Amino acid sequence: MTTDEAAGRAATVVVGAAVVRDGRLLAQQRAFPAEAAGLWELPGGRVEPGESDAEAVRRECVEELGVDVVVGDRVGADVPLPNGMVLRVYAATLRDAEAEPRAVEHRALRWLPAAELREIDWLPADRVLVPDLLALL
Ligand code: 9L3
Ligand code: MG
Repeated sequence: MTTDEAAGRAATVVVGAAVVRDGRLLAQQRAFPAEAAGLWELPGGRVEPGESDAEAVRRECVEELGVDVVVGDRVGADVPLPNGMVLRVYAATLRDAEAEPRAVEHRALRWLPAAELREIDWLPADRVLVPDLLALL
């Protein structure tokens, strides 16, 4: 048990966005840290103090992709991350369907059709959610 669990504190939540457009899921390739560079993940990051999960999803999509999203339902269950954090994913759509996300701080972006979801090298936590992500497409 971690210190936080022992003290009854909630785990730090890292939100992820499952952005779907035209039957494809948006994935981004990490550029850092070294052990994660080259691996693929859903966009997202830590929920900041005072922020709701949905607000964090929107902020992270602006910061990482340069687009505004509409946040929908939860996808799958919380996935434990190293360091006592959990990954919590929400479905999302682009607020402006014509807007094109760009890799602001990542190496690359891809819109994945269902057939490619199982093929790419996901971060371990994101890979756990592949069956739930496939159900969105
Ligand atoms: N993480 C895992 N899968 C994801 C995201 C968005 C984040 N889809 C992990 C990687 C880091 C931590 O959560 O260990 C914090 O994420 P970030 O702030 O580096 O994006
Ligand atoms: Mg991030």
